[in-house]
Amino acid sequence: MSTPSRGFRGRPGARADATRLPPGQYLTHDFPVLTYGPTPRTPLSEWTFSIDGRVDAPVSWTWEQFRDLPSETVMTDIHCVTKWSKLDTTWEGVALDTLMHGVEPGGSYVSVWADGDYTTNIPLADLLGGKAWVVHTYAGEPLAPEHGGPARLLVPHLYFWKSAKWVRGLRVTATDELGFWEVNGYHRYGDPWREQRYEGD
Ligand SMILES: Nc1nc2c(c(=O)[nH]1)N[C@H]1C(S)=C(S)[C@@H](COP(=O)(O)O)O[C@H]1N2
Ligand SMILES: [Mo]
Repeated sequence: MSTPSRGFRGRPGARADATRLPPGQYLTHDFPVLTYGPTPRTPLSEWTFSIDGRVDAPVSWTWEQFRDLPSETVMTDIHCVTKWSKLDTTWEGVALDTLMHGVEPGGSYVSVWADGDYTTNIPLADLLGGKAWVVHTYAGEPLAPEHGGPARLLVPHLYFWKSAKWVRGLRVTATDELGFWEVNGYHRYGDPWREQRYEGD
């Protein structure tokens, strides 16, 4: 059937939504907050973002230095393992390609760490090639603390628990070292299109 359904009038794009929903997901239009534990509040004067571990030379940026890096605007769909998906979210931030530029990695995995003792593991290749950003802006406004402000990781092609809020750094590792949710039974990779929710999926 190629005739547009009248029922979808007034909701532009609605017919395309189904193909953009990974298996088992439903659409939401609000923006749920999912945090394990309290919202950390690190003053910007103490904030740094660092890349260390298995690298030729560790690098670190203050908030001012980070905000001076070239930013990109990204519109993308996000998919939470608790089954909500949100389409066309708009973010602004620094590509991991920009942050990793000139860093010589000596390992193929990354342990992402954030304020509040949150960690998550991601293969380095999944952070490069225009696939991941450290974002500071959501829908044109500074990222709200409950959504990870001042800055969070955005890795939209993986389940949203990989997008660490209050992100502070990347540690390059030789092996895939499981992070907070992954140790607690979530899938080590987390591809929503293959429905990799839990270990063994
Ligand atoms: N630091 C930190 N990052 C986190 C989490 C968390 O508890 N702490 N929760 C994750 C989970 S399970 C999801 S679904 C998203 C939720 O982001 P939101 O609260 O902005 O919707 O953040 C992810 N990043
Ligand atoms: Mo989640």
